[in-house]
Amino acid sequence: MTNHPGHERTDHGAHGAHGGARPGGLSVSESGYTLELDSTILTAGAQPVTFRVTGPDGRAVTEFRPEHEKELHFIAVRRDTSGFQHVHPVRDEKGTWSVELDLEPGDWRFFADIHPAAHDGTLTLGIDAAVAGVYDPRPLPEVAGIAQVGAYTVALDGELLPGEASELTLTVSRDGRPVTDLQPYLAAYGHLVALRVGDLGYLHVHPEGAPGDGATAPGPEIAFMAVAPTAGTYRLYLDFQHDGVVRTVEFTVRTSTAAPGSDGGPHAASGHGSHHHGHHAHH
Ligand SMILES: [Cu+2]
Repeated sequence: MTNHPGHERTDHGAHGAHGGARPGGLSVSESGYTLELDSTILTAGAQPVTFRVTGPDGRAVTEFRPEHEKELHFIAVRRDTSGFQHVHPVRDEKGTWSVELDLEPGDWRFFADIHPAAHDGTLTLGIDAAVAGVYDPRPLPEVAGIAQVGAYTVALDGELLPGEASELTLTVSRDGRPVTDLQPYLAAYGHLVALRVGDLGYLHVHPEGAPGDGATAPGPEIAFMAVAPTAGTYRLYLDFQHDGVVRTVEFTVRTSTAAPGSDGGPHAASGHGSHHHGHHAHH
């Protein structure tokens, strides 16, 4: 893969131990660990889905290091990027995981985000599943800096940069008022999953600060460091908890080539009518 003339690689991301901009989740098997579904053909609707992660010895792994309070974070998303679900399966002592999913017909991608105890670091494995029925694919939602779920509005500020770490800030309000009492959910005020449109490559996103660290406020802002592996379009899914309920908002984002701190540039008003883009505020 290094013999493409002129192809620039940025293996050493600017941020943290996992810093590489290389996306995860594109492989069903990596470093000897493999994600195995009991069935890759599923019926539509709510149902339990069972799977395991096998290790280099071929056996189901039963020793994991918890990350954000869970041994395994499971993401399900249809290939058209709809239907996002971030859930936490339960494992039995033999290493079989089960989780309740609600699936519409179509092609799905499932991700398992794990840190096997015998492995040096985290892995994101991905696998396809086919859900029977009439598939009605949805067009990609337009790029926008504002998203809504119920009475909540979330504004996205910051640029997603190819090959470079940058800060994304999500500001939560309800009925027009900033929310300042977000609840910790899995040791953070928010969990952000970012997927590349086209192959659903899974980005490494790190929350900035944690509840109880003496510096991180419970809203209205939630900050993350993210690296886009390449220029392109990405889908962002934020889970946050307030009033005892976890909610998810979704964004479609295009990478920027503008240096942080410079003017937002022409992409900030890319002609999607009245959408507010949130790129105008810089810190
Ligand atoms: Cu999780």
